[in-house]
Amino acid sequence: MHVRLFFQALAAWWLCGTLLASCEDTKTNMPRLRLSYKDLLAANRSSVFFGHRGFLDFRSLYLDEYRDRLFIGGKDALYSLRLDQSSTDAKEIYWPPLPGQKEECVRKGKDPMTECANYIRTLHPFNRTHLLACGTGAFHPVCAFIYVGHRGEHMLSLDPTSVENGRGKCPHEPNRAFASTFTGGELYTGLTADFLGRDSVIFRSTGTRSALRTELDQQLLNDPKFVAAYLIPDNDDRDNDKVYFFFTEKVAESDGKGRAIFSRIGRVCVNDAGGQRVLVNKWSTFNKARLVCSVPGPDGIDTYFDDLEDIFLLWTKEGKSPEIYALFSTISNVFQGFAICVYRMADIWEVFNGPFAHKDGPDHQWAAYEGKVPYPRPGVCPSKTTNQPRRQYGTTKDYPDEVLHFARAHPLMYKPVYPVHRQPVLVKTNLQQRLRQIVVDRVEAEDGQYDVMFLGTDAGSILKVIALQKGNFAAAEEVILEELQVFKAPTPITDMEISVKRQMLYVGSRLGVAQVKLHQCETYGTACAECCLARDPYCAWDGVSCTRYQPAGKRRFRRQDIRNGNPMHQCLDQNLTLDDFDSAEEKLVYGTEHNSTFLECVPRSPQATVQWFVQRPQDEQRDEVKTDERILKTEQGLLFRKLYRQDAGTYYCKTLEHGFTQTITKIALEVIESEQLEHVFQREDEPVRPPCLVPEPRLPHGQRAWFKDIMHLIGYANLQRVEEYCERVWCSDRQRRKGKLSKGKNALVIPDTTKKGRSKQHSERNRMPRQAVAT
Ligand SMILES: *[C@@H]1O[C@H](CO)[C@@H](O)[C@H](O)[C@H]1NC(C)=O
Ligand SMILES: *[C@@H]1O[C@H](CO)[C@@H](O)[C@H](O)[C@H]1NC(C)=O
Ligand SMILES: *[C@@H]1O[C@H](CO)[C@@H](O)[C@H](O)[C@H]1NC(C)=O
Ligand SMILES: CC(=O)N[C@H]1CO[C@H](CO)[C@@H](O)[C@@H]1O
Repeated sequence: MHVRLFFQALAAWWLCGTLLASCEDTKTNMPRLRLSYKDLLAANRSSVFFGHRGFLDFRSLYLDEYRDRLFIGGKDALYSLRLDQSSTDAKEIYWPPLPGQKEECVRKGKDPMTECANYIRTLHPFNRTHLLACGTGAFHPVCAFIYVGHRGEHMLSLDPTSVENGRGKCPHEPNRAFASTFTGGELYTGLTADFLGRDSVIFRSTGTRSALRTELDQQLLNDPKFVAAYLIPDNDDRDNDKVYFFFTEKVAESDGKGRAIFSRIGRVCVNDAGGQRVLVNKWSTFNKARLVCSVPGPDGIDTYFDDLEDIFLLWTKEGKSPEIYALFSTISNVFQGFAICVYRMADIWEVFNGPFAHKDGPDHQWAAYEGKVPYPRPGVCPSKTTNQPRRQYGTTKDYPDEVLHFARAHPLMYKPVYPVHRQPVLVKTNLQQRLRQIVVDRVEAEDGQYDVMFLGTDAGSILKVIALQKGNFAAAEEVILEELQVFKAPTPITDMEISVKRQMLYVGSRLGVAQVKLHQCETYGTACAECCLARDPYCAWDGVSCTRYQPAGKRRFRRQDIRNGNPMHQCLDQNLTLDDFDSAEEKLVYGTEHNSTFLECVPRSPQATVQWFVQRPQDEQRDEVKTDERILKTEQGLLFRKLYRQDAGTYYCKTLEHGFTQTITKIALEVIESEQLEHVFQREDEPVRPPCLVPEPRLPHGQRAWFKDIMHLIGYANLQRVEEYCERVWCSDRQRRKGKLSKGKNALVIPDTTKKGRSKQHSERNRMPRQAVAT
């Protein structure tokens, strides 16, 4: 039991008191299993690479499944890791800005610490031996070829003769949103390409053809934030290949005054060569459409999620178009929400084949263009279809000026792209964290396929979520299977890649890059019911333990119930009850009479209900603990606001979830009677002085009283813990040094009864939610 729990217990208790209604609701936002940073490391579920200098300042990632390598771009450095080995043999290229660039960057008013370095922002496979890498070069973008060796070799070196200006290929800024894709020897980028960050452009370069760009025009791109870029072929005809850009941009509100953000999908033909007289070296096939992700409201007013955060393409079968998973947010003063929508290429093609948006003038409304559209239709790539003997349009340079003028004036499609079922597969509101990244894995389970979503938050964690569609138009039921605290500190996750082959996730934040296993079935527990309750499509009960479900396996006893998570159906012949009161390990807790005390019990699943039983020394049987004014059941355990002598006894914390019961904690509570305690104090030469209290920690006024309350609540039996907590959180350096000096004495005064149970409690503590830690 420690202070942090107290804060949480009290906060939850207070919240429940004041906001009775909301306590139930928060449960659906809770993951069934929460694993802390330490838990993940201890279980070998994850490992983190921090670079050779302890802080990576990570910017880019390239997962190379062909070579089994992971390439990582950071600040002034680029790394290569072998996926089949530990990260200790990582190779590094030190790649600072060109001579003089750092100084110039500082002279131009940029921050020497956070801007004037070479942040490696793109890594693309160039050919069989080289990568193309680009960095910000202290606001002077640079690109170079990186020799990485053939498959099986572990080489890494920068070819100094290949270093060239990276303008248009990499942003100047270390953090500005940016998207790129490399295909057919050419680099497609969506970025702002100048020092001042005003030249928003979709750019193609690097190949043998002359570079192509969008014109500088707000009608084409209006202050865009680029999120992703991908080549998505229409069909087997390579002439129809298109590169899609996903971005947000500003639009004028319909009243003409306000400005809003819309999400867009834009595209260009890979074989676009620009125009001959019009649109020379400019895209002649650029079109864009709105991506809508909204929830119908009861009053007919939809809630729109307009700010695109991330895109994931789920390629299912060879030759088939991908499904597009998009993560959106809407953040205002009153409401913060996230939604995930799924789009099909067929719907996207239909919108691009549909009417163009047209406006007669700046004060007019958008309407569908109803006049005659010139041939070849703008946005159509030159191909066999356009290159007929009678109408020879073999390249966009052959397109009539009329077509190019029309294309130039009508970049926007009239109809928006709607998601599958016209609604999100997942909506999250009032989350503790913001969602930043999405990766999806389609998993074969006993009763069908499930799309498992991994969502990267801004708090260094990942949520593993499934959405269960119950019929086409009903809202999906969502299950947060796990919350994985991948980074110790709450840092935004900026990049995520999945390796289905390795069943791994690669997760980047400023701090470093983590490698995380997609699943670890044994974590759910040792009983069939626990495995079943987990509802994890990756896992099933094989008759002995909870293990990875292999659809091809011929094993008969594979039990899963993802839809309902009901062990009654699946595990009837197994023990539904780990009911044996004595199975849990016993912990000893001391409380002081008349003071408060707390018995910790956090079920692994927040969806479980908790029951407390007590067996008093003189009693034969166990009784359920009666809660009242004095004894409160909180989400983190049992709180005695005032402890009586007769409270002493053995306490059992049992959980119940879908008919599955289990004793998870057994605590022997001993009550130190007040006379006893006085006796202890009198024996000592010095009065007890809580190390942090004298001098009192410098807390803001309101918190000081709070601190005293906490001390009072905890009772002195746990001073050791308080001291640890103080040292970490409250004590200034000077006080800490003082605390150290007097530590020896205090340790004598306060018997440390907790040492034995500490390591176990440690991992339990880390399963706790973070939010309630007082600041
Ligand atoms: C984690 O991996 C290390 C080395 O690969 C191994 O020594 C250790 O036993 C593993 N720990 C667990 C809990 O599997
Ligand atoms: C890959 O490209 C680099 C840079 O242009 C070149 O030096 C190298 O020879 C190429 N390698 C192969 C295998 O084509
Ligand atoms: C059920 O529990 C009992 C006692 O706890 C144990 O003896 C028995 O082996 C268990 N059965 C199964 C199938 O696990
Ligand atoms: C030993 C101990 O914790 N005693 C405290 C119990 O609570 C009373 C107030 O209710 C304090 O005065 C004691 O110091």
